[in-house]
Amino acid sequence: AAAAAALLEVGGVKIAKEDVVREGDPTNNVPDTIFSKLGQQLHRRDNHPLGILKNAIFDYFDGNYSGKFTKFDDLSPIVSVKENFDDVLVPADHVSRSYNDTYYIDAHTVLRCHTSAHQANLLQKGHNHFLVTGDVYRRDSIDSTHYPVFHQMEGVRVFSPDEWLASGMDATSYAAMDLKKALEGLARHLFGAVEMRWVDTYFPFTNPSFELEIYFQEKWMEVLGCGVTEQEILKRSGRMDNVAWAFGLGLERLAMVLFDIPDIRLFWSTDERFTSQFSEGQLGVKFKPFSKFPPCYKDISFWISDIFTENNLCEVVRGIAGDLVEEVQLIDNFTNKKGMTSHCYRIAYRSTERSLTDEEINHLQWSVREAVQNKLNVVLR
Ligand code: FA5
Ligand code: MG
Repeated sequence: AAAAAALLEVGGVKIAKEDVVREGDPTNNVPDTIFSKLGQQLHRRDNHPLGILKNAIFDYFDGNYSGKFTKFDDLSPIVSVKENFDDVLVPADHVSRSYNDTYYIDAHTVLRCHTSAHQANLLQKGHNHFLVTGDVYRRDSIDSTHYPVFHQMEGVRVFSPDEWLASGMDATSYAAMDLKKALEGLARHLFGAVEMRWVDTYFPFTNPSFELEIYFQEKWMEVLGCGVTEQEILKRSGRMDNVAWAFGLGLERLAMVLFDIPDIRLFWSTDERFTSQFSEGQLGVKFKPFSKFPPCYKDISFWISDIFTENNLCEVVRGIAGDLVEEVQLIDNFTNKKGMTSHCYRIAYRSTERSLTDEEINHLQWSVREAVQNKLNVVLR
């Protein structure tokens, strides 16, 4: 019975914890805290802000493309390095492939870091219009808009020659125009009248590539990346004569704006004061914060070594404090005459649900210090 309970089902695949988390195996860097997020599928809960948003985006595509887009929201987040990187032309030396940025299950298997990991397979299966929604995983820093698990929706549309030939435009311009029109329409569907702008950018899998920014609370916020699919990707799926567009949008970013959700950790909250505020089909109901509990700041200083990275520190802190850590911020950085470099980080502890006691925080900080010393090859000061 114990063994059965340890089996988790993701995307129709049964997995055991020891298939994903193996401490001491240098080809594996998935901690318990990340394993606990697998299979939760917040985007498939109709009463959760991410599910409500997903459904609203589906409504837009159903309404404008008469159901032509096939939807996938239960594909396993465990994918091969080939699917996550090679198939979308990510160069062999790209930083996103490093153990510092990506969760590896073994040398050939990762937790997908974007929903683009499914593009090539679905194209190969013959799909020409599809939306893929899912949880994605990235080793990253800690603050109110970054969490090591978040959700993306990928969209792909393939055109056949008759579609652009009739327009008199070249294939790439036609696809880029259609892409921008589709996404501007989506932004208006979700936000009503909003100020938005296109910014040129780079992705290995699209050319040209763009980001859409939305003006929100007096700032431009990046909500998605997109572009015209590289011909090489289409060619490999047997489509020599087609063009396509693709986009990948961040559901949390959009949901934080639509629902006024101030902290990305709240998406994972099971506190009824959070969950009860959202219901199916209710897009953009503003979240009323239950009183904000006081933060407590603790500093930690140490001499770093060559292999120190901030992502590794954040993982150690999350491993101890979980969602009680709100932010980890570098506040001091200097190198002494002997060439030793010291970092001081300020850790903000704050629960989204209750006040933390001094005793609890002191205990957390003590455990963090111990873990930092033992796991990060640094010397505490
Ligand atoms: C990508 O992941 C590309 N795969 C998107 C894409 C797909 C481009 C298809 C072209 C064609 P990027 O890393 O910028 O790109 O992430 C896309 C979106 O995810 C961002 O615009 C943002 O909205 C969201 N996002 C990225 N990182 C985070 C994070 N740490 N926390 C929350 N949302 C994030
Ligand atoms: Mg980006």
